Amino acid sequence: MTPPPSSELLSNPAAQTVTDITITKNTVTQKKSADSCGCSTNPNTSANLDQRMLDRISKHPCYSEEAHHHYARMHVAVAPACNIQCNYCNRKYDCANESRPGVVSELLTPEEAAHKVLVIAGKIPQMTVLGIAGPGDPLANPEKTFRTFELIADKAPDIKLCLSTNGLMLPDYVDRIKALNVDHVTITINMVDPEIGTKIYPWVHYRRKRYKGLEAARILHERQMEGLQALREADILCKVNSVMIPGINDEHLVEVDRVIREQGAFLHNIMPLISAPEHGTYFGLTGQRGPTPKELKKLQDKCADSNMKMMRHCRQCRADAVGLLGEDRSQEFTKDKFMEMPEQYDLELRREVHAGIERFKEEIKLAKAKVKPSERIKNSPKILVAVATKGGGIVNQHFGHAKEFQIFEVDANEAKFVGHRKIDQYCQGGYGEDATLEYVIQAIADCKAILVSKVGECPKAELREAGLHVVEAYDVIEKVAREFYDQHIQEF
Ligand code: CLF
Ligand code: SF4
Repeated sequence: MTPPPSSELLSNPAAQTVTDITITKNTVTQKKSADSCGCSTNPNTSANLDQRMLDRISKHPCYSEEAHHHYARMHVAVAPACNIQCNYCNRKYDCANESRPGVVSELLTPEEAAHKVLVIAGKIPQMTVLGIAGPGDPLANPEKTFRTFELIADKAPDIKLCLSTNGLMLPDYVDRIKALNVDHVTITINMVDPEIGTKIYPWVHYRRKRYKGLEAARILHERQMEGLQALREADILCKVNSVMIPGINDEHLVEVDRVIREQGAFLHNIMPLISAPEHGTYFGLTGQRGPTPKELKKLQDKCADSNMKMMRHCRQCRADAVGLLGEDRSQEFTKDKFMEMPEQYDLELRREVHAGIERFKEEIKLAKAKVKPSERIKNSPKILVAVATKGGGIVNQHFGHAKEFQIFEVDANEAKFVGHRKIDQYCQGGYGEDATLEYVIQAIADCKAILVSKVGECPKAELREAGLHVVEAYDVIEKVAREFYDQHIQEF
C-alpha cells in the first residue's frame, strides 16, 4: 500500500478544504475538513480509450465518470443573453440546456469571474475545470465568454476550460475556441429532424433576423451539425447534451445518437426534461411531463448498446455551480462573499493535491480488482443498489445526510454506476421526517439494497420493511456492492 495521501494534504494549510482521504489495508476512510463541508459502453475505461484521450479527460468530472468522484468543476455566470428560445426555458432563469429550471445565478463581469476562479482554485484544489454554461448562451455573449477564458488561461494555466452552447453561433467561433485551448465543448442537440425541432424551438435569432417554425429549426440544425464537424476537425472534444422530452423527441434521440456518433461526438448526455408549471416555461405551462428514471435508463441503455459513449452522471448543475457534481457549494461563494476573499491560486500545491488524488484512485482500482472474478461470468442477474456517498468512490455518508443516492447496477462481474436519484435530506436538525422517508423509499423502490456508512434504527427498520437490504459499511463502493451481491445471490 502506498502512504495515505491525506498526510500530504493535511500537512499544508492551504489544502485544508480538500477531502481528507485515508486508506488502510482493508478499510478506506474519508473525512471532510471543517472548511469543506458510465457506461455500458463505458467511455472512461482504459480498455476503450488510448492514453492521450485518457489524459485529456481524466480530470474532467463530466467527461470521465471516474473523475467525477474525485475532481470538481465550477461555472461562472458571465453570459446573460440567448439567441434562441427553447420550450423548456424561462429566460428569468439559467440556461436549461445545462441547468435545472428555476435556478437563478448571480451575473458576473469577466474580471469578477476571474477573481472567483482564483479564490476557489486555492480553496478547492481538486477543482480542475472552469465551465461557462449560462445563464444564457456563452456564444451569444462571445466577448464576455472569451475575455473570461483569457484571464483564466493567463493566471491559472492548469485549469481546463469548458463551454456549453446551443450551437447556433459555434461555427463562427471554433478557431477562437481552439486558440484559447478550450478542449471541451458541449452542444445541446435535441433533434436532427427540423420537423421535430418545431415542437421544441419556437424561434431563433440569427444574423440580426428572427426566424420561426421550420425555418428556425432548420437553421439551428444545420449550424449544430456544422459546429460539430468543425470541432472534430479542430480536434476539440465534443459532448452532446440532449433533453429527453416524452412524446416529442424520446424515440428520435436514438437517431440523434447515431448521427452525432457518426459526426465524431465523444460523449452523449441524455438528460431528463424537468418540467413544472411554477417554472413558467412553455412545456411547464402546457403540462408536458419529463421522463421517469426507468424511461431515461431504458433510452440510455438503448443508445449505449449502439456503442455510443453515454454520460449518466450529469447533475444538471446551475450556471454558478461549484464543487463535486453531486454537491452544490455555490452558496459558500456568492458575490458578496468571494469578493472579500483573497486569491490563493498555488500551482505547486494544486499539483501535489492532484498527485495525491491519483494515488488514491490507484488504491481504489486495486480494491475493485480484488472483487472482480478471474473469468467473466455469463448471464448473472443484474440488480440495482442505492449508495450514499460524499465522493471519492467510497460508501461514506450517513443515510440521514444524503441529498442524492448514486445508483449502481451490480452483477457477478462488476458494480457499474448507472445514475443518481435526488431526494430530500431525511435528517433535519437531528430528527427524521416520516414523510421524507416514504418519499426516499419510493425513489429507490427498484433497488435491492441501500449502502450507507450509518443509519438510525427507526429508518433502518422501515427500509427493511419496504424490502430493502440495509448495508452499513465504510469502504470502496464497488467492493461493498459486489460483496453484498455474492452474499445474497440466491435471492436474485
Ligand atoms: Fe460545466 Fe458542462 Fe463543462 Fe461540465 S457541467 S460546462 S461539461 S464543466 Fe456536467 Fe453539469 Fe451535466 Fe453539464 S454535470 S450539467 S454535463
Ligand atoms: Fe434557454 Fe439555454 Fe435554450 Fe437559450 S439555449 S433558450 S438560455 S435553454
